[in-house]
Amino acid sequence: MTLDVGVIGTGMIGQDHIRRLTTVLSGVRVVAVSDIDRDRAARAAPDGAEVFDTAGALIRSDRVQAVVICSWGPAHEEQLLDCIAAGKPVFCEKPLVTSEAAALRVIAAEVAFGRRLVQVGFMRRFDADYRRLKAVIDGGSLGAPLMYHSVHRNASVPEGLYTSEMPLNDTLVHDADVARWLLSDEIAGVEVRVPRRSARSGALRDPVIVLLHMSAGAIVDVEISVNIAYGYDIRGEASCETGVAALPNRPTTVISDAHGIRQAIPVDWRERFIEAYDQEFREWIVAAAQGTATGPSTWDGYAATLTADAALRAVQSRALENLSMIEKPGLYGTSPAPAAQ
Ligand code: NAD
Ligand code: ISE
Repeated sequence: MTLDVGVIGTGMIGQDHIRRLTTVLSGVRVVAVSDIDRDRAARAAPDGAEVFDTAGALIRSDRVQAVVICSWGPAHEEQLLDCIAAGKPVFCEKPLVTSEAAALRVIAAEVAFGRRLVQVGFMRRFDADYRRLKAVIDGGSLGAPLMYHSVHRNASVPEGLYTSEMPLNDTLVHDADVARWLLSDEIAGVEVRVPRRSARSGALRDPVIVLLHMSAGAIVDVEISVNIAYGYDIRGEASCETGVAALPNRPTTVISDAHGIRQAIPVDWRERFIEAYDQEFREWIVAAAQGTATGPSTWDGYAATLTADAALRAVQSRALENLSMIEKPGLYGTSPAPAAQ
């Protein structure tokens, strides 16, 4: 069986996902596209795909069995609610939404529908290196995780697309999600430290250091630098009771010459996480074909949104900002018990 998919938002990642859904993965076909920039949608449309004037019309079309949302964050809520109303499985790029209230409305709609339909684009959970790191932590051979050090560096970000708070309300969500997932715990509070601003960063608040206080007492420090020029550099190290476990440097060819010994650094997220994006869609396609969703959920998107909100408050207050989550609906499973403090 082939899953017929409609893609909303045909910018950078929309085009990359259309490429993988069209030329890399099997069991799926892009039959519809839509973008507020209709010409861009038309240029991105694979052969035979219909270009829709609005996201709503694409979602409601009988041709479309499942939806991929790659529009900007503030547009996600309405598009997600339309997908849930139509009963269609939906892959939504991060961030799920851009406010706590919006996240609660999506949770309420999905819970009322009674079955999971939403998978959020937290692709690190599908990366082989992250999966091995989680297996080591979960295996318990190093004892309880006490700290996790996360480094999230982008060479640059597109000019004009983001507000000054982009490192906290757009980029941080990945580190927040991976911290919750690796440590099987929720984030209880957030602090932010703002060092000297990079001269390359213009109006952006960049870099920033974020401390995530986990419920069981572990602390996660996150360096976010979104204009660091030299490449896309993602690192992670879990410091546990009797040892540490770290993500490896990406295995690439080692070049030795008159300039020294060096390895190439990925240019951006498309290169670093190419296999992870492929795998997140493989798993999405299997679930969507059965009319449901697995993987990172609306609940995970809600937790990341709360973390971003708390980080923005913490910049102003310069204090620890606590998170207050609603009780987890049964639809999203029970929270695994974190290791005791
Ligand atoms: P982009 O600006 O290149 O593309 C976004 C596209 O969405 C644009 O073509 C825009 O016209 C369109 N759009 C905006 N509002 C719309 C609406 N209401 N209806 C239809 N189309 C609309 O941005 P991008 O870098 O492709 O990012 C898109 C989303 O993907 C963002 O939420 C971003 O955070 C996320 N993203 C995730 C990753 C990841 O690693 N998972 C990487 C990059 C981007
Ligand atoms: C982008 O939207 C992503 O999601 C990338 O994974 C992240 O590294 C980058 O900072 C974001 O702008």
